[in-house]
Amino acid sequence: MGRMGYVEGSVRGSTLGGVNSTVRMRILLVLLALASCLLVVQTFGGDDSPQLPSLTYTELDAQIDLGLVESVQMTQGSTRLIVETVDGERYRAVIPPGFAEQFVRGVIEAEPQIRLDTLVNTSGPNPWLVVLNTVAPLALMVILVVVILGRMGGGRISKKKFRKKTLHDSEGSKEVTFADVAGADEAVTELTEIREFLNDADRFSALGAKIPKGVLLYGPPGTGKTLLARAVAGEAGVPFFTLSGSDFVEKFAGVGAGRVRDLFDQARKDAPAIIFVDEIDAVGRHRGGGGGAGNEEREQTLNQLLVEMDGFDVSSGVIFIAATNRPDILDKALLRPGRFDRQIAVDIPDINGRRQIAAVHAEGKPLAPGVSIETIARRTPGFTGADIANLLNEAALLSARRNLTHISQAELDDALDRVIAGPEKANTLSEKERHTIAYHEAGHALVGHLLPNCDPIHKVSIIARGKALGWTLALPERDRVMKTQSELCDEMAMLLGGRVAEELIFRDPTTGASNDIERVTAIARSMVTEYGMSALGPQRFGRSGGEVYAPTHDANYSDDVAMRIDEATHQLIDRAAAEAREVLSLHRPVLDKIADALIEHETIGHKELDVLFTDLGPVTFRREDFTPPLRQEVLDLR
Ligand code: NHX
Ligand code: ZN
Repeated sequence: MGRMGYVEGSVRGSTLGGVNSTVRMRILLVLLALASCLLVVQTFGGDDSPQLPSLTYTELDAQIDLGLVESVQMTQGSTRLIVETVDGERYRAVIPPGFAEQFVRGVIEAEPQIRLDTLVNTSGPNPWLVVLNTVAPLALMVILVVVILGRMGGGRISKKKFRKKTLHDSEGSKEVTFADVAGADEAVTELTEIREFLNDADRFSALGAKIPKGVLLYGPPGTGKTLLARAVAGEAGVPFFTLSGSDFVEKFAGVGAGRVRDLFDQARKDAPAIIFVDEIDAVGRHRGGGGGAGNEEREQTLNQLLVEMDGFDVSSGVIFIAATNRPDILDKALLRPGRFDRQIAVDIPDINGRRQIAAVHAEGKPLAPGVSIETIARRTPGFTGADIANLLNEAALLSARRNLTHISQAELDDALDRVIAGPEKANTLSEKERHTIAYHEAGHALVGHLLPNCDPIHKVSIIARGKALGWTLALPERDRVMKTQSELCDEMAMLLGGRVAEELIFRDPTTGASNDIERVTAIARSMVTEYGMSALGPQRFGRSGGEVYAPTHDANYSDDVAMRIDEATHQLIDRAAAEAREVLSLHRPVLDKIADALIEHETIGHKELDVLFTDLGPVTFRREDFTPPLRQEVLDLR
C-alpha cells in the first residue's frame, strides 16, 4: 500500500496504518457532498419530465376513479409517476410514502383498464437523463478516486521535486576550514578527530577504534555550529550535504522520510562525506510530546533517521553531524550509543573567543584610532559570534551613513545599543509620560549603582528602542559563568527600581514595568525551585530538563509545597522591592537629578552618571542574612 497524502492548509497526512483523523474528516465530507449530489440527481435529474404540470395524489385518485386515466408510468422503485389521461394530456404525480401498494392495486383493478408501466422510464422523453442516472454515480465515483489518487500522485511528483530541490552540497560555496572558526577552540579540538578519521579511516580501523557515527553540536543560536560542521568537511576535503530539520517537516506525509533516505543515499554514493542536519530538534523532538498536525509525519521522519543511522557502516566514511539549541528536548533514542556518540557543546564565547571573533569580523572594516578589538571584546559579554558580526556590521553601516572613513567608538556604541535593545523608535509622548519614563529608568540606574552586587550601569536612555520605551544598560565587568545569590538579589532590586521609582514619585504606577516584573518573577522562582536559595533548601522543585510541553501539573511536589514555593518566591520579590524602596527614598535628590538629566539629554552614559553619583557618599548596603545557621556539629569543626 502506498502512503496516503493529503494536501491543503495545514493538514498533514498519514502513514500506512491509517489516515489521520483530520484527513478522515475531510474525506468523509467529500463523500458526503458527493452523496448529496447523487441524491439531487436522483430526485430532480431523474425526473424525466419536470416541465409537465403536476397532479396531487388526491387529484390523481379522483381522475382514476372517473376513468380519465389512460396509462401510468412508474419509475421502478420510485413513487414518481407520469400519468397520461384519455384525452392525451400528460401530468406528473407523486405517491405519498406508504401509499404505493394501495395505489398499484387501485390502478390494476381500475375500470376501464389503465396501462401500468413500471419499467425504468426508457420511454421517457429524455434518454439522456437515464444515462445520467446510471452513469453519473459511476462517473462521480471515478472522479472521486481520480481526485484522491491525483492528490497522492501529485504529491509524489512534488515530493520528488522537493527532495531534489533542498538537498545540496556545498559545491560553489566557499570552502570553510577550522581557521575560519574563531572562538570555539574546544569544539574545534573535538572535531579535529573527526577530520582525521575522514582523512585516514584505515589507520583508525586497523586499531579497531570505533569512530563516532554521529556528532551532535549543541549550544545557543549564533555560536557557529553550522560553520563548524562546514569546516570539518572543508578540512577533510569531503562533500558536505546539508538540510535543516525544518526541511523534513513538510506537508506531504512521507516526504521527510524520503528526504532522509535521499540524503543518506547521496552521501553514501559520494563517501567519504559529511551529512549535516541543522535544527535537528524540529524532527528529533521526543516522541509523544507536543502533538498536533504533522506529528505522525515527524515521527515517521525521525524513525527513518534512526533507521539510516543504525544502517550505515562507519567504515563507509559517512559522518552525520547535527546541530540543535535544544538538546534537552531531543528524543532519547537519538542520543543512544551508535547514534550521536559524540556530543559537543558550542557555547557562547568567552573574552578570548570574542577577541578572535571580533578580529575575524573587523577584517576589511577600518577601525578609527582608539578603537580596538580589545574594547569590542570587553564590551560584549554574553554575545555570540553572530551578535558580534552583527555589531560590527551595524557599526560599519552607521559609519558609512555618517560619511566616515573609519569606524569610531561612537558608531560602535550606537551599534551596540541597537544590537542589544533594537532600533530606535520615535514616539509621541506627553510631558507626563516622559517624566514617568525618566523616573522609571532613573530608578533602575540608581538602585543598580547603589547595590554592591549589581553590574555597573553603562548607559540610561528614554529613547524608545525595540519594545522598550526606555532602557537601562548594565554591563558586567567580567565574563561570568554563574551568578551568586547576592548578585541575583541585587539584580531583582535593580529590576524593581523602575517600578518603585514610579510609585515613589507619582503614587500611581504604570503598566510599563511588566517586563521588569516578569524577569524578577523568573529570577525569584528559579532561586527557589532550581538554585536552592530559599528557606525551602537546596531541592529541585518541578521537573528538570525544561521540557517545553510538560504539563504544569506534572510537578514533583505536593500542593502544600506549591504554596510554600509561591510564598518563598513572594518573599524574595518583596524583599527586593523593599530594598529598592529604601535606597531610592534615601537618595531622592539624586533620583531627581538623574531623571532631570534624562529629560534634558534623553541618553546619559556612564561618565555623566558618575558625575551625578558623586553626591552619594560611599555606599554600604547591608542585607540581613536568610541562610539558615550552620549546625553546631559543623561549627565545632572550625
Ligand atoms: C506598552 N510599552 O506596552 C508600551 C508601549 C515603563 C517606561 N503599552 O522596563 O517600555 O510599556 O526599564 C522587552 C523589553 C513589554 C520586552 C522591554 C515587553 C517592555 C521598559 C512594555 C519602560 N525599561 N515597557 C523598561 C517599557 C511598555 C514592555 C518588553 C519590554 C517604561 C518599560 C513596555
Ligand atoms: Zn524598567
